[in-house]
Amino acid sequence: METHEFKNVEPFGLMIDLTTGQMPGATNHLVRRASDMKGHYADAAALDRLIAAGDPVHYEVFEYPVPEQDGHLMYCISKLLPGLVGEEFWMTKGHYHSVAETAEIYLCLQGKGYMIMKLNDGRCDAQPMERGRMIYVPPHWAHRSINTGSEPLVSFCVYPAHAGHNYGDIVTEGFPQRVFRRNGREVIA
Ligand code: S6P
Ligand code: ZN
Repeated sequence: METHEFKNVEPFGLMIDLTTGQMPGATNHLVRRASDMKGHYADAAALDRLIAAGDPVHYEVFEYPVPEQDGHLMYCISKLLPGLVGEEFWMTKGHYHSVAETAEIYLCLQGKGYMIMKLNDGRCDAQPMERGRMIYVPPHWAHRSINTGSEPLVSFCVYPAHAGHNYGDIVTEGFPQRVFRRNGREVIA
């Protein structure tokens, strides 16, 4: 019979640079480039041009992981670089949590933008992100961050360690709202 053994860790602490998000000792480093974002932007041709022009890093996630089990809290730094694909601001793919009944807290440390959230009944919400602003992503809400500024959008994220990522309908359906720069202005459409 399979047994479920809870893994614990010793108490620990670490320093986090509260502006850059730098977290020395982070052992997991996820990098997503423009080429990882196919299917996500309104202007696919503009994304192809960006990929051909050097395929820049779009965003990075730094983690110092704990066991991915109910009871632990996973935490990470998410760093989304500034840029445009056509008229659309750079963004993360966005995801639901695999264990849907799990929430997440984002504390923005640097930059500005939005957290776009959607529920599968069609509801959508755009919460502004700026240094010092906390965003609560409730259970069941898919979430994507969007950088509308000129510096990296850096957040400290905390969520149940067993939550997992479910990219589900994000590539096919996207989010009901996108954020563009048109005539020098930010437009949510
Ligand atoms: C995890 C949390 C973040 C994102 C990261 C990348 O639950 O929400 O760490 O994973 O911002 O976004 P994505 O949508 O590519 O996983
Ligand atoms: Zn999440």
